[in-house]
Amino acid sequence: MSNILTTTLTTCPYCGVGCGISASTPDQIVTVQGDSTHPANYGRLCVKGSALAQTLSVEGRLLQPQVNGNDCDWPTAISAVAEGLAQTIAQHGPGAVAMYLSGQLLTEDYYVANKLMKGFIGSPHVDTNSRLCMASTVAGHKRAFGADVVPGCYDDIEQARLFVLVGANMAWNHPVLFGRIRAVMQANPEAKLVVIDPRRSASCEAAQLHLKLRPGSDVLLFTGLLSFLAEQGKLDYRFINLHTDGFAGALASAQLQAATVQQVAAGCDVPAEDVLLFYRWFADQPLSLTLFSQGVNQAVDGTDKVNAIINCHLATGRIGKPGCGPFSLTGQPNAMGGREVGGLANQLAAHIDYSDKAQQALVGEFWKAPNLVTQPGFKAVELFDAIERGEIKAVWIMATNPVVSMPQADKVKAALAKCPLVIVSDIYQPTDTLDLATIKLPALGWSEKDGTVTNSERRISRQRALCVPPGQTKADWQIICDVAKALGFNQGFNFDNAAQIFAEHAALSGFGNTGDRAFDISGLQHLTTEQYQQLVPIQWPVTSTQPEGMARLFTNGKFYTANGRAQFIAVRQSEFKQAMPDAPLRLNSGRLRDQWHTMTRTGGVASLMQHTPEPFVTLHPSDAALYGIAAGELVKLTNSNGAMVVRAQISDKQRPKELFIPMHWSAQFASQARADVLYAADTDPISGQPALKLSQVALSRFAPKWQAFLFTKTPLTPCQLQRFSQHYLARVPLTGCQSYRLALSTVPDDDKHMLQLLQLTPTLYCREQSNSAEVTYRAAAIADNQLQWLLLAGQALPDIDMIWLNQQFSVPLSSQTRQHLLSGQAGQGVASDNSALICSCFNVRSKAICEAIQNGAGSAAQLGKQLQCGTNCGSCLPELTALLAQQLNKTLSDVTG
Ligand SMILES: Nc1nc2c(c(=O)[nH]1)N[C@H]1C(S)=C(S)[C@@H](COP(=O)(O)OP(=O)(O)OC[C@H]3O[C@@H](n4cnc5c(=O)[nH]c(N)nc54)[C@H](O)[C@@H]3O)O[C@H]1N2
Ligand SMILES: Nc1nc2c(c(=O)[nH]1)N[C@H]1C(S)=C(S)[C@@H](COP(=O)(O)OP(=O)(O)OC[C@H]3O[C@@H](n4cnc5c(=O)[nH]c(N)nc54)[C@H](O)[C@@H]3O)O[C@H]1N2
Ligand code: SF4
Ligand SMILES: [Mo]
Repeated sequence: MSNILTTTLTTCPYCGVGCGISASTPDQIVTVQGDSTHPANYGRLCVKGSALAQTLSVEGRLLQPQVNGNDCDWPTAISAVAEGLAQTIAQHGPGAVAMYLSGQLLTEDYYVANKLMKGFIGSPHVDTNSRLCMASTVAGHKRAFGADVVPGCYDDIEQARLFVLVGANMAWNHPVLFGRIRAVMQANPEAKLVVIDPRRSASCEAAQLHLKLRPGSDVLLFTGLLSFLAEQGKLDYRFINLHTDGFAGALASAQLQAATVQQVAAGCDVPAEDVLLFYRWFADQPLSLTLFSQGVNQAVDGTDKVNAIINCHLATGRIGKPGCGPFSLTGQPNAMGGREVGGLANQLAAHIDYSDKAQQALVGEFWKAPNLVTQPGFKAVELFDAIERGEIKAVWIMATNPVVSMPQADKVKAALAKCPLVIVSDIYQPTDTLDLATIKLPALGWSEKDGTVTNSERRISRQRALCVPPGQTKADWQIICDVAKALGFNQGFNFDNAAQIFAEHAALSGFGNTGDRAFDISGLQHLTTEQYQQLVPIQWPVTSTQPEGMARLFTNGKFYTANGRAQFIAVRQSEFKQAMPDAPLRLNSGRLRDQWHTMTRTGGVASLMQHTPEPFVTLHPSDAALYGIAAGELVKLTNSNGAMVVRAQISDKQRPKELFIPMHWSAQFASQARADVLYAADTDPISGQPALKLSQVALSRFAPKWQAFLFTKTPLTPCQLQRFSQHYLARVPLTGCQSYRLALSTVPDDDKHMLQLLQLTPTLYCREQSNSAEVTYRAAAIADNQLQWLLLAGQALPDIDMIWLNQQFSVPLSSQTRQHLLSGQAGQGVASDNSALICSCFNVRSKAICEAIQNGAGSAAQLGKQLQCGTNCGSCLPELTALLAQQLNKTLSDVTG
């Protein structure tokens, strides 16, 4: 890959914090640093952002278009897409084609995709993975404010003194913002952090109070807060009377179920004194910020949860003022941009939906659209159901991996397998979704693509190209425009660059906008290409009267509803689902510190994979005892939707009868660990967002008959992997080789069974039988004095020195190494530290940290001084705090960061 030699300011492609990055490309190697001028991060990056340069290898990239499994050139691929779509439309009408988009597309990509479908092809069936992510917040915002608007900004963090995290593990998922919260807490001893989450997440390590509530009981908790505030005389009646409607109904509804702290405590299953403490802190601290994410959105009552939170802020007038407000943390880098262009199936474009015919006509006029749609389309779950029914016959999936991330993932996989035309634009291959594509389109990735993204605080930032694109890769917007033109839509898609698309998008936001549409960036519609190149991060709205953008909205108490008043919503806690006898455990799911979603980008980075190398389930010690499960054993989770095999972690971070699994693993990394095969497609009736935090499962021991570590220079082939589909396999990329943990569910005929399954022929082999008749065998292949692969198998996983073994793949083998190779250890008492990796930036492991603590390091700062851990991105600070507490036998709140 060649590149352009400069320092370039760009934006991180991962989470919705939207950190600025300063990238330089000396000697054709990209290095990244936090952009000290960017208002989201002021120079800081988390572990994922810091490791970005390591994701830029060409290895694993999709570099060439493919049609029906054959490589082809772009003209062939574009006409195959256009002909496929045109034929489907001719035979079955435009409603038979759909797009499934992503919050990881740039605004410019999103804009042309949405325009092509909703204005030109004439199909309303455009939805996005934001349906799985932000849809409940969008619906909640619209109900309360009349528009999908995040009222506040990141600067509110520095001004706030009470932080309430609801269903958000910011320490891992919005780490740089969490760092800003930690800094406020350190500088202001009176500042407080409350975490509301059914499990003790990493964010709790910094909290004064953790409400470990019953999953799904948030509405009760926040209606209880509203009742409490009313009872204690803590309401802002002036604000309520001047600027809102519906207060009496909302309060009456709250008091019906949650009149007393005791009622709330019983329903939420948390101690009454903790509920009271939270309520008192909230009542007494006007500078309170409530930050929420997927524990709120991904629920059958996600929209009600959002409004229950907003109600409390409206009732106290804590909105549109510095240091307070409800704050939706967006997930993906451009979750916001997708909402701005109207990428959801119930939106048309530019914050215009299907309820106002006059506004819709404006879009038709602006686009000169031949086939403007007039009705909402299928939301994500409905969309894949329609594919399954055969109603949608052609789907174009861009920048998302629904075979892994959609509920009922096995059903989604089957639906795509039988869909006549599946077009997938991605940057990597293989992926679980790309494997089912009829047409594969190679897109530009971060560092190559160019455009804008909008972060959680409505701030539009530029992603800029740093590298020359590899292979045949093309910008997503370019691919879409080429297809549009091949379909005969010559007008409307003649863009030469992203700047022109952005200008059109900005112009549409202001077209006929008399101040009734919140999203207005018409102040940017006349940017020249040069000005677009230089665009500095700016918060919308940006208009001719507000050319510098706006940090906070609703400062004048005026909202976007018809009468300008915010709406209270009368919400009630829905009934808690009873556990099912054949699936008695509740299943929660979420994210890990060092992985991004379906791992296509982060899973290949050895240092990121070390933090949590294998898929797992966390269960409470009482359940472990009940089911007879020891830590590290393999277990099977099942329900009527699917099955998963993962390793057990035992921890009182969980509530009894509740499990937690990571959402990340795909078939590319493990045989049976796609979380979403276990989720039913239960959705919030208002937002259509699936309840990806609550499923029910049965648990049983997997009881493997034979287990092994396999290290290979070349990855296993799809055919080899297929042979493990009913067994356990987890791949962990290391720097010198691929490692696999394997386990057989059936008793093998003989001990060479594993080798036969893998079709491997060893050059070294040894078999041992212990006194207790336990068998182990070890096999390896060496060619030209280079280790090719090594298999260490036994009835239990053998003890090995992973770090040493990995190194042996990168050096010629000495005779001494050969002697020790099959033992899996360096020998002569030399052993590397293979304990858990805590600090990915400086490769510091838990053993070294514990030793330093035992030798007197009493704080994270001292650990940082001695070992460097926690001194770069700070993502591991919660874990350092936890280790300090554990080693020093203190409670977390006694340990300073
Ligand atoms: N490291 C990393 N960071 C990421 C991502 C990633 O993949 N990896 N993805 C990004 C994206 S797209 C998103 S959407 C965000 C998501 O960010 P978060 O929402 O913070 O992520 P999750 O871990 O999915 O879920 C948050 C918490 O919700 C809790 N929860 C479950 N059920 C309930 C409930 O009923 N009530 C409450 N109050 N809490 C509940 C879970 O226990 C979990 O700790 O992260 C973004 N940042
Ligand atoms: N059980 C459970 N399921 C969940 C969640 C959960 O908490 N629990 N969270 C949900 C949420 S909030 C989200 S956001 C989704 C995320 O789920 P997905 O969107 O499915 O996950 P990603 O791995 O981010 O998929 C992005 C894909 O786009 C590709 N890609 C990256 N950059 C580009 C680009 O520039 N162009 C193109 N064309 N492709 C690109 C990547 O290689 C990858 O294949 O998962 C949802 N599913
Ligand atoms: S917090 Fe981390 S992942 Fe999120 S934008 Fe910043 S550097 Fe990227
Ligand atoms: Mo998300």
